[in-house]
Amino acid sequence: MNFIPLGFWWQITEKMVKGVAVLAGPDVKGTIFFSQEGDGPTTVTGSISGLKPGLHGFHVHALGDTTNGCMSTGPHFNPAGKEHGAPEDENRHAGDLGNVTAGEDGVVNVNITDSQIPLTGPHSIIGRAVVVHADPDDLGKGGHELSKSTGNAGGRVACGIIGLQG
Ligand SMILES: [Cu+2]
Ligand SMILES: [Zn+2]
Repeated sequence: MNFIPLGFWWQITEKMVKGVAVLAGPDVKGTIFFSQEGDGPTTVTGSISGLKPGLHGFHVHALGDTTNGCMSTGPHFNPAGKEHGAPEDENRHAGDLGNVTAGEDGVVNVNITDSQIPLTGPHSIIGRAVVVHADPDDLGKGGHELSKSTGNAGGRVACGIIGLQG
């Protein structure tokens, strides 16, 4: 017979950390949820509406500052000082979550798992921002002068500050 001792179960549940970001732009709205268990990868879920159909760059930017709208959220979160890339690349910003894909109805259902966006510790993304862009992220491979810094993903159509969730 298997059972989990109560003390051990408590330890597991204690280590789950959750975050949430409400995305608000003139046309684009959404809610993005984050959860991380212990030192495991972070799961990113949620939905976004009001986008043009197709690919849109989706990143964690360094600052949770929206005093000047999404422009004041700074560059991509990049604590390791790397170049812009795809989520699966070794050389990528921590905040590089690639693209989300909007359907013909302009809706995205987000479901991403990533190991470089923890919710605790020195590189925590709590207090930073999620940004959705007007255009596709070229994942650093587009040959544009902005490819290695922003993926040339165009304007910031919505953003939200990542806060702790109970
Ligand atoms: Cu971005
Ligand atoms: Zn980047």
